[in-house]
Amino acid sequence: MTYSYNDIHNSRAIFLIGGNPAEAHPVSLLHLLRAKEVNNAPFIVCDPRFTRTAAHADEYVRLRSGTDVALIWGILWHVFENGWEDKDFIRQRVWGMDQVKAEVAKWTPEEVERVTGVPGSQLKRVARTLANNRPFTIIWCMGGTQHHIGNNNVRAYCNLGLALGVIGTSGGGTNIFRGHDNVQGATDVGGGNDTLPGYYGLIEGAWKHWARVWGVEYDYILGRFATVKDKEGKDESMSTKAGMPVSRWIDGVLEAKENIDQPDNLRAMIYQGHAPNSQTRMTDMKEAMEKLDLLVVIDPYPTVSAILHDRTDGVYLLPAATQFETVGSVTASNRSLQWREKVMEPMFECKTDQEIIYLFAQKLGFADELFKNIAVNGTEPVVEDILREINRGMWTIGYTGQSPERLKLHMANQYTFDRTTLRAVGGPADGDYYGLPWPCWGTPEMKHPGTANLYDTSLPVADGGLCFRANFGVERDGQNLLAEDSWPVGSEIEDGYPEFTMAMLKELGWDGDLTAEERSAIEAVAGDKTNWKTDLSGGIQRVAIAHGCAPFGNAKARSVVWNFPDPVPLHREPLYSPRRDLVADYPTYEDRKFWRLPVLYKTIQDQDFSTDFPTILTSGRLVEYEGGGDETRSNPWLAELQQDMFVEINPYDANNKGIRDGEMVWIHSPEGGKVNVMALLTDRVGRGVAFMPFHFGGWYQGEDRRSRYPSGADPYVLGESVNTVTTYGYDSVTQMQETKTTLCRIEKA
Ligand SMILES: Nc1nc2c(c(=O)[nH]1)N[C@H]1C(S)=C(S)[C@@H](COP(=O)(O)OP(=O)(O)OC[C@H]3O[C@@H](n4cnc5c(=O)[nH]c(N)nc54)[C@H](O)[C@@H]3O)O[C@H]1N2
Ligand SMILES: Nc1nc2c(c(=O)[nH]1)N[C@H]1C(S)=C(S)[C@@H](COP(=O)(O)OP(=O)(O)OC[C@H]3O[C@@H](n4cnc5c(=O)[nH]c(N)nc54)[C@H](O)[C@@H]3O)O[C@H]1N2
Ligand SMILES: [Mo]
Repeated sequence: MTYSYNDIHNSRAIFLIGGNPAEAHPVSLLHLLRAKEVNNAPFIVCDPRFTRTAAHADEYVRLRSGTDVALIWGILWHVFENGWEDKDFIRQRVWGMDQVKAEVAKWTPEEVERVTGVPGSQLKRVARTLANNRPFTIIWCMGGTQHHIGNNNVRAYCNLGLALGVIGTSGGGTNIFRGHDNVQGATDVGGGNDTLPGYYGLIEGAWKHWARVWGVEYDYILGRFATVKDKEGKDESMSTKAGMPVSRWIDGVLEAKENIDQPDNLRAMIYQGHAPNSQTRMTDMKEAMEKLDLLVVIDPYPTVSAILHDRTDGVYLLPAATQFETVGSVTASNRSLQWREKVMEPMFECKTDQEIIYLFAQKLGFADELFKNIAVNGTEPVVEDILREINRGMWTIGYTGQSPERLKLHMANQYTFDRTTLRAVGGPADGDYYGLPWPCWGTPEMKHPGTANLYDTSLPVADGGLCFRANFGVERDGQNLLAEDSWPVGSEIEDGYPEFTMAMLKELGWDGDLTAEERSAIEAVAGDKTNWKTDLSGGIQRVAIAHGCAPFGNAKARSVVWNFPDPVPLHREPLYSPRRDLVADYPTYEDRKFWRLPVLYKTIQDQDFSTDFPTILTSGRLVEYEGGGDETRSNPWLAELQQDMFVEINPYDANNKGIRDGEMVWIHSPEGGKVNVMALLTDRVGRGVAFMPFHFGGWYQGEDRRSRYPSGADPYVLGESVNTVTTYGYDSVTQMQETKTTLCRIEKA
């Protein structure tokens, strides 16, 4: 997310795609409504369903689920056709837009209508509205990301902003509304399967950086990983290989061993704060759960893991405390941090997550190494020390200036912050942005105010300004990747430049500004080769910023990501597409191997399910419930509001099948699962489309399994999980599961 929710107050138009904040982000929606009312900002909503958010829209665009790239290219077609693109911005700050333009040229209004179902005249109006109301904000959510081409979708959205020059300016940018209060933070600290904390990657240099921060030997870390033979028969450490993402763990169990790039199948699964019914392919998951040696659930609730499998042994439920029973920092979608206080002591025998981890580390024999820099009271790690360690290592994203002390100061002085700029006006945090949104460069002592809006060159870097990052070299195809005629105000280098290293400081003659301590810390890492992200003193960052420069360089944004499967985002039909005529023109990928596992694309799409399963099935959220839902369905006041799992069906389709509102129906999946749910007849979904919420559980293929919950732990409301009928499909870059577009058959029960 490049901006803050509050900066939406400055938007002249709002382009929202694949999000339903009226249900999923009702508080954030207020910022959008403010722009709509105060700025008269046109509000455009693109969604296959006429949602509660769409009800607020000035322009509602109903696209076929799974066709976002075609829709965006259809809008850009009118932009390029009329010369509405921001030519200066593109020349100075964007690389590869000519390649995007060549792809967009294929998306004539007729072709866009054939693929998305949206008339050309409507998209021309949308394009004109956006061109005339700059800066506009682009907001997306799971409707865009949870597809086998999710990465194409989001890069198409970004290209819309880059072409119209609204990235890097207050009121513009991309705003990705995230899921939970700490989704951003969980990603930042290395929860992903392909990176260490701070997005350092998994290469040897990344491990060595963190070994320095953690104060342990690199060889000790290496020793904790298996060594395998690579294709040429050479030894290779598993430490540099991406793991399996959670979306694929079931295949880690079920796939034939010889097809997996690791020494053995997965044999144990630990769910820590994750509901199993949130994952697609639940019929396969049941089988995988039953095949494991060990299943551990660390959660305040037993979750659907209590009822799904038929195991009688090897399952452990470790009661976790909730957020109200612990303290610590959380990082919001706009990259700002908050310090959260404990509301009450952990109830019953539950423990905080950090204490559970400490106890595991002790049993497994690495507590001393893991908690070397972290004080432990009894068995409870000191949370402030955990954040301080993060601060000492996460230079890449500027997660370094947000000390516990600074965050607590912000919390105590919330009233001093302006609610639009997020800046403190006077008071002890004067000039800081609320929560020190990263990058908050350098050490806490440097007192960088944080960066509320990314890539905004109208502010000095020391004041929260930035340019685009130089992360991909300086040249591509003989073209300059660095920025041209563009830099953050106050920069002493009035041109593009690569990322800062010690050698570069010397070349510029700025190394004299380093203190003796900074200089020796830099020497100790890699001499002249030490760069802004491995310098543990923060000196390189401090000096670069003192000269008005961004430590990460000043480059162009990439419109074309040459190392992704589709460098220019392409439309590809969903694996389970109802449109066989389009599969031929816009096929999916070849099957491939990725992140230790085979991934199927073509094998699935080649089968025609569209006759037996003619209805598009999509899924998403209700305001009343959260995630897998065991927690919120156990809350009597919320449970009262949504008592039945249901499916939204268009009245036309329902009448053709003789299905009445409130009747039970069966939804069948092409992969064999089925669910028994209540029909809700509504025009929210178009003809041929069904929608189900994903918060229910406790029933399985028609069977009420309430008796399987530990006594007294069963939620008030149970129901079928939509994921019993969702299907195979994983994003080609992230392996995000396909939850938004599949096929089903609806039958009267
Ligand atoms: N009350 C409540 N709030 C929540 C959550 C919750 O469980 N309950 N969960 C949180 C989490 S984890 C997240 S990630 C967010 C998610 O927030 P959202 O993404 O806003 O919520 P969803 O309902 O999953 O999906 C949004 C919309 O995507 C549409 N959609 C389906 N297919 C497509 C498509 O192909 N293209 C486009 N453009 N749109 C499509 C759906 O019709 C739906 O209206 O919500 C968070 N907020
Ligand atoms: N079909 C379909 N499936 C989807 C989606 C969809 O739109 N459609 N959306 C997907 C998305 S975006 C997401 S993020 C996932 C969400 O799925 P999950 O990550 O499963 O999200 P939740 O159910 O909100 O939370 C998981 C568990 O955390 C527990 N918990 C709460 N507080 C704590 C704590 O402090 N410590 C511990 N250890 N546990 C705690 C809760 O009791 C709950 O069981 O679902 C995904 N699944
Ligand atoms: Mo999410």
